[in-house]
Amino acid sequence: MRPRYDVLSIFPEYLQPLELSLIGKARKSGLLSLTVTDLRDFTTDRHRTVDDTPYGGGAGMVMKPEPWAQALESVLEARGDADVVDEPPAEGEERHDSRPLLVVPSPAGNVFTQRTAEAFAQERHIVFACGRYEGIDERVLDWAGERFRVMPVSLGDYVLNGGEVAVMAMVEATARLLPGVIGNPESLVEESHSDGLLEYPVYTKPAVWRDRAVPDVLLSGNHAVIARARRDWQIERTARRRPDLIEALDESDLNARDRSV
Ligand code: 6GU
Repeated sequence: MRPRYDVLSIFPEYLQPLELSLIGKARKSGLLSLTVTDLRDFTTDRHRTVDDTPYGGGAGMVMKPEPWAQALESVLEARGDADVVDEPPAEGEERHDSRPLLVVPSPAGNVFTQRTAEAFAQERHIVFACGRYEGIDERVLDWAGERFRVMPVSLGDYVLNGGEVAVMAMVEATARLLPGVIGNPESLVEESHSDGLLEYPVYTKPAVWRDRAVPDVLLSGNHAVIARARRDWQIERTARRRPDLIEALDESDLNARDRSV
């Protein structure tokens, strides 16, 4: 399965960093496809208008519904299954929901986490709809629900000017989990949030730098002792910086010796 990502934005240039580095290479080598489309291509007036004043008053502008509907329909047509009718599910089988995922970046969405990235990495087709201004006319999300699985997603509790930077973060966090994107997949196993804890501190040569020595245990050559020390550092660091993550740990994430740290 080669996953497909579509990004709809009035600032397609904002997404250019996704042509660089590991994600850029993965696109060139065909591990994933990523298409960025200018929402203004789906306007019909001379000024290519995408926004209008809010009903009920208030500050700022709201994104008009029709350009969004046209853009989303065009994505479905490009997908080649705009009028595919699914076979009914076999006896006793769940119907597989083949609708693409429509991710709507918004500070009012559910928070994006490593678990979200892992779920996104299982998707065949994700469409990211980048809003600007005060947001997209709510009826678009309701209408889109017939064709997409709609998911409002936030990066965290602060406000960005639009969805573009959030999409960059979500695509990067997702694409690096796809097979073949990261050279050494073992580096995915021990990183922050893979097991609900923050990563342990790391060191490289020289063994003493500006009067600061690397912890002795790392020079011991005893891999079991090193693994135990790193696990302890992970727990200490997480307890200090992110006590909320310790609270959220499942008992089964811990081993017997963790409980005494
Ligand atoms: Cl996903 N979008 C916007 N506009 N602001 C945000 C955000 C998303 N996540 C946090 N702040």
